[in-house]
Amino acid sequence: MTDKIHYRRDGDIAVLRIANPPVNALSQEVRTGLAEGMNRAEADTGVRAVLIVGDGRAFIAGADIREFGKPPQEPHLPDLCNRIEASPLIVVASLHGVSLGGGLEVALSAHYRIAQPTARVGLPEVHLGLIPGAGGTQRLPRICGAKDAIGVITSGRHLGARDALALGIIDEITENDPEEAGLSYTRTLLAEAAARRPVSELPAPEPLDWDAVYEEVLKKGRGQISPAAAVRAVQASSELPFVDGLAEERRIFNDLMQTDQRKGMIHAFFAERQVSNLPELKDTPARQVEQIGVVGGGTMGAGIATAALLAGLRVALLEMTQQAAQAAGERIAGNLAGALKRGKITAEQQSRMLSENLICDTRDAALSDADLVIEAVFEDMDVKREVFGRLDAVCKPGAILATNTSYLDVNEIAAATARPSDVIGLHFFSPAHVMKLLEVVVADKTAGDVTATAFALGKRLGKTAVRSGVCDGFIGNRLLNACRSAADHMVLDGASPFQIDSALQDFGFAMGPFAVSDLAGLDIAWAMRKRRAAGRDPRERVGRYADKLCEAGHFGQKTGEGFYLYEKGRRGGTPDPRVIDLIKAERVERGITPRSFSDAEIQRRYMAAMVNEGAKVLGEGIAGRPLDVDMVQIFGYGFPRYRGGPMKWADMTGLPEVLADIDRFAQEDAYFWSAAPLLRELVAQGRTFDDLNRDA
Ligand code: 3H9
Repeated sequence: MTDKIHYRRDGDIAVLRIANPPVNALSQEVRTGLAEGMNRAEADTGVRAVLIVGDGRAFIAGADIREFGKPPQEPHLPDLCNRIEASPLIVVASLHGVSLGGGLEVALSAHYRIAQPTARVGLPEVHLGLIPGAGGTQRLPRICGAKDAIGVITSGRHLGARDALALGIIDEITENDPEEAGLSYTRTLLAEAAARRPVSELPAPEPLDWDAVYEEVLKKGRGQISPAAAVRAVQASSELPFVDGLAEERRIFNDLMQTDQRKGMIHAFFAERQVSNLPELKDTPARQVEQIGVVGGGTMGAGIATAALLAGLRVALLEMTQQAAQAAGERIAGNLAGALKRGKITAEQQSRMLSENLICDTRDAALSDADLVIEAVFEDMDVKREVFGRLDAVCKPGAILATNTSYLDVNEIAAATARPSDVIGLHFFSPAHVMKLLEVVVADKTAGDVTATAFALGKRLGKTAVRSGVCDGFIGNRLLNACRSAADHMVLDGASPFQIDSALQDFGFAMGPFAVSDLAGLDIAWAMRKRRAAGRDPRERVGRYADKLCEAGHFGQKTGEGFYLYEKGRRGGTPDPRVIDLIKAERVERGITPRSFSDAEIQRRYMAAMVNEGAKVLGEGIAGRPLDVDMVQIFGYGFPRYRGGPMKWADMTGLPEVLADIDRFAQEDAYFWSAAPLLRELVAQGRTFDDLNRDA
């Protein structure tokens, strides 16, 4: 027996306790230990039943993801599950914490399952670009039917104990300690002379219109293939004998294991956990934060206040007039009503948040007790500096002063105070109570414990916090501006904004860049273009068609007209043909003969611009690790998770190929397409961005 599985006898029951912290992943040692434990129990005279339980905070969180991509080692999990199910003894699994993926598959190979009320189960393999590969697609439909099994497997969602009971996945919910409850349940089974109950022997599930279900799931996956592949595996459970269905599941699982989507999603899984884990902050304690101040109650300020309230913090919001303060309060109340509707909070929590935890005021003194204040006022340096001067005067010593600026120089803002070491950037994304990304912008003088506090706050707010240095646009908007320019150049040269949006949606982006501009408001980028015009290099190509739209008052969704036309009550917009006329006129004016672009070329150019800027941001030290850039794009900019982020995408595409693209494009526009020195360096050394992640 390996030391990951503890064996003990309790009368005629053998207990196998899995002890592989932190989450009992099914590593090779655990699989070996479980197989040996089953052998030992069967050889142990007098044993009539086996109880499998998990030590620590979970039953089993699934296969050990770190083993994926390496040569598989025996015993294989599907064989282990079959071996458990085939045991002549009664096998019971007692679940607590999570039982996910292979963890639930082990449980499904037991003959009976019970769970604590707080237990959660699920088959989340699709989120790793895979399908369940140890019988989950064959056993679950035999328990709950094909339709529900497809719902569980293609969404990868976690089910609470009640839902699991309703679907027949577990037999009983028990309050007691998992081992105690399991022993008592098993004793009852033995006393009642209950029979073994192998799920594989249950009748095959009902047939569905498989092609229709497959197409529907494929469409919903927006380019992600594993959920649709799972439908085919469940189809096999309905149409083939159990062993053949299992073989079909294995074939699909192994095929998916070789895909870039699997590699991208597993990269994202680990990067998501690593991104907020900064080695330099390991021993730096965070400051205590219980009360947050927010300056400005517009969409952003109200969103930040909502996020803080939802995390159980007290909030003081400052506005200029009584009327604005009241409007901010109403915005926050509206956000919380949405959270109530989605079941995120109870009515009681909602009313407590509004009546006890929130004040909206017009006096600076309202911020005097705040541990951390976030400024979310108009994006103008003079305005920000004035606000920070006032904050410096009113906030208590040790309070952290944060700016939500998305472009401006945080060093300059910090210099407006006598405590620059307490100043930091906290760049939220709108709507701030929904979007997961938080860029933590560390300025030259920001103290280590201020950065540590920002990361601790990010965690408390449920955000994915990413460290960025100071530059125009930080990590996210720097990359966005670079690819927006690439898109703009393609428009000038012959592509339409609508073709570009559609090609990039096909690539997997949640929205194309022109639809995003309409959503954000075209006036924002217009103001930025005007701000930058004075210092612009004459070699920079900038389209004027978007300025023309703004001059006509077309600011996107908020005015009903932008690149697209929006009708009230209808989701999304339809292309505005007048945009094409504007672009045509500009091409004539500039003497450009338009050419056609394939969707593949659009994707290639857009991605080359993004990767190149990502490499520049890394080379300049604005981002510390390639995975930081990947996480910013996935959590803040709708980048398809199944591609792992732009830097991972570049690794998988091949850095020499990406560099060759850039050098080729540079023949037309050497100014824009200047390759990042870091990218050249990596190509010359035959290294990848992932190598840099490993070095960090
Ligand atoms: C599968 O089962 C395939 C089978 O169908 C077929 C096989 C043939 N492996 O997230 P946390 C680590 S696919 C290895 O911070 P939480 C994680 O990296 C698998 N490591 O905590 C972290 O390490 P570190 C299907 C794992 O409480 C630490 O545990 N299962 C695994 O917020 C703590 O994790 C899944 O997809 C793993 N399976 O959330 C479940 N899981 O401390 C994936 C976790 O060094 N896991 N770690 O950073 C999760 O969803 C969450 O981690 C979980 C805990 C809910 C379990």
